[in-house]
Amino acid sequence: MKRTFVLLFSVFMFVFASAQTAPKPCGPTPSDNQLKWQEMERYAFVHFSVNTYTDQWWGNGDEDPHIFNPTKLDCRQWVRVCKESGMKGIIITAKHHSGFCLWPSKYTNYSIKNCPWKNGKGDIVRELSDACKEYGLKLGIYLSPWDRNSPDYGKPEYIKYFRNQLTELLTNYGDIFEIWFDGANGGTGYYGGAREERKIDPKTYYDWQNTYKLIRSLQPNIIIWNDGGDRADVRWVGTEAGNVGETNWSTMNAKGDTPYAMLHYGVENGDSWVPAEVNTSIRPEWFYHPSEDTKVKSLSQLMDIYYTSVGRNGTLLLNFPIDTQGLIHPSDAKAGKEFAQEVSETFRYNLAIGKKATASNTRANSKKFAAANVIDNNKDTYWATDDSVTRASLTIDLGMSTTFNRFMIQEYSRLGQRVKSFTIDAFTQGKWHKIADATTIGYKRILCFPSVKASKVRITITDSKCCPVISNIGIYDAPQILTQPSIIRAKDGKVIIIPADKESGIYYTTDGTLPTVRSHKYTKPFNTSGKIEVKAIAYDVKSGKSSPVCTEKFDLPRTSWKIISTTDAKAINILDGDPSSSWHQPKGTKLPADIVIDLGANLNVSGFRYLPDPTLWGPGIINAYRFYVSTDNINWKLVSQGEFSNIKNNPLRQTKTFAAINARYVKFQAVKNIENNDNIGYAEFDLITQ
Ligand code: FUL
Repeated sequence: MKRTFVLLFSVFMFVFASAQTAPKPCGPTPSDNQLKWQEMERYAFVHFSVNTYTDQWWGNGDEDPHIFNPTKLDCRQWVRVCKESGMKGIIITAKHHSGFCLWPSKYTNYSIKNCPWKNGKGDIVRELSDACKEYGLKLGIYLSPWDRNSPDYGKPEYIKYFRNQLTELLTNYGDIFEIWFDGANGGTGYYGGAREERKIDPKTYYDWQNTYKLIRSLQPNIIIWNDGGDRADVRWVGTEAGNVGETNWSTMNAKGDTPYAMLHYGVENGDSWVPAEVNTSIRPEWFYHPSEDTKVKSLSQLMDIYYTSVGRNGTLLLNFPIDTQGLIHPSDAKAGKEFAQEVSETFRYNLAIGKKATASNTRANSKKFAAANVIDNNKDTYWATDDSVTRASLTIDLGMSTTFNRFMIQEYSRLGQRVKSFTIDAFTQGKWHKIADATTIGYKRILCFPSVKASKVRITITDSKCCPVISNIGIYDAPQILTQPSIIRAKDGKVIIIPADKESGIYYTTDGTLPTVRSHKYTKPFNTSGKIEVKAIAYDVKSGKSSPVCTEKFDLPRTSWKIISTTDAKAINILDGDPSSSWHQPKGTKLPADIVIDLGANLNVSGFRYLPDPTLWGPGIINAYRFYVSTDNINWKLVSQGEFSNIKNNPLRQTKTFAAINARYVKFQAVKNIENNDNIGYAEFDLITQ
């Protein structure tokens, strides 16, 4: 009798104990620092340096510090704007590639010590750190490893200088949540007057392991971002366009090369936890350029970025350029605020809360791992299945027919990233209908789909590396946003307006006024001549709402231009106004490679614009050029030469200007491309005339 009791008791204890046993971690897991960082979800970048005053993408290191004169600098304004934009922290370009320091570093004179602002007595990093503390935001530091000013760059001595600066920044300004080491490393620069090209091997030159040790000893809670050298705590996603792969593993391999696919999608069976950070700018470029005042991202663009970053298991690092006065421009502030309002409006009301959740399998049938945990508003509880189960479903009964268009789901990341694929079904008119198919989940995954009305929602995990562990589910009904149309102008001057969705009407103006439903209605391409500014909106009759305004400025039409350096008829693609069509020089072309254009008449030329073939990491992007003009196609005058900075990571249109000069012929010469080979491509080429 006694024996039977003991046996029964032991069996009971065994079952009870295993019911309480949490699933084991599956593969690599995040550190506390990485988890805290991921939970920030959105934080800001601010780009500010001497090149803000020269209107360049990168500084060369020889810019005179006296040009740096922000007459209205107000770090509290930056922090207020970022906070109102939903950002939880700010990373400042304490030193960008120019080498110019926004704090009074003891180790160089190339800093705000030698600029007119506050008579050289100011410290922008200090002011930002104080403002962050005041408003409760975290502070991060961008310190460019590449320094185009330092005479020592490329030599062993520079590493000491670099670490000295790091030490200043990580000791004097309080807690730093993230340190950012840009991957752009080595190339031409001023280098204390040497004005030469200095190449380094980013993997070995900085001795990253010892640099990391120093950083962690000074700031134990920091997250290290590094694109150039040894793998750090978080990874770049291979693009600055604002998205990470739909499949996005937070794991990758600690050693080896990092091809685009690895950065963009992670590695399913990677040996380390290296989650994704999506960095992009609220304008096309990182620094402030007045010409981009009308190019601030619209609400629908920002929401797309949110869904393809935070909604795909990444964090969002959104850049706000600082203008020449030392402020975030009002248009950027407005866009950021609307973005934050839209995110909170969309996710304010989780339709699943308080509803009934049931699962096809619950770990050891225990309440501790029950389906209800996914809608209890507690990130530390979760639904888990038995270890042997890698396919299971969870149903939420909404109790009545409910309209929704967003589905949010989170894995309990402390136990690793597990789910490989899942589907969502909705119960409408007595039947289940599939509404979405997806791959990975991770910390957070958000799916967007057209509105459905259903009484139940079912998620089926169709494949998982280990038993699924889901901590949260949300079902939402997001407001509709109208996307602005895009505008292009063909070679003959015809303007074409392309709607983002076919159902809305398009209205436009060409006289600089804001378009309304009383402006011209766009029905087909229309002829234009001369320089022109076109503004257009999309308008939805049902809701009476209009999209933000799209504005495009065009120079003279290219009707009479002829490309005379090639007989290939396809070369015309570079003058057709369509950014999606391109032309590449024939294989085997020797560099420098030319495009020569006969303008058909003498023009007063003061600049040109080059758009590379914008396929991501696509081949043939020119990064060093020379630009010549001629009146007779025999005698050429060099009027501009230099680099297209950062054009690999951000393959957008770049503009170069020079003193106006009379020309009938122009020659755009490719000196080098980003891959150092002979593939030279162009999507669009245009001139600026006076
Ligand atoms: C890039 C840099 O070259 C850009 O100027 C910018 O700082 C961006 C965040 O990283 O690689």
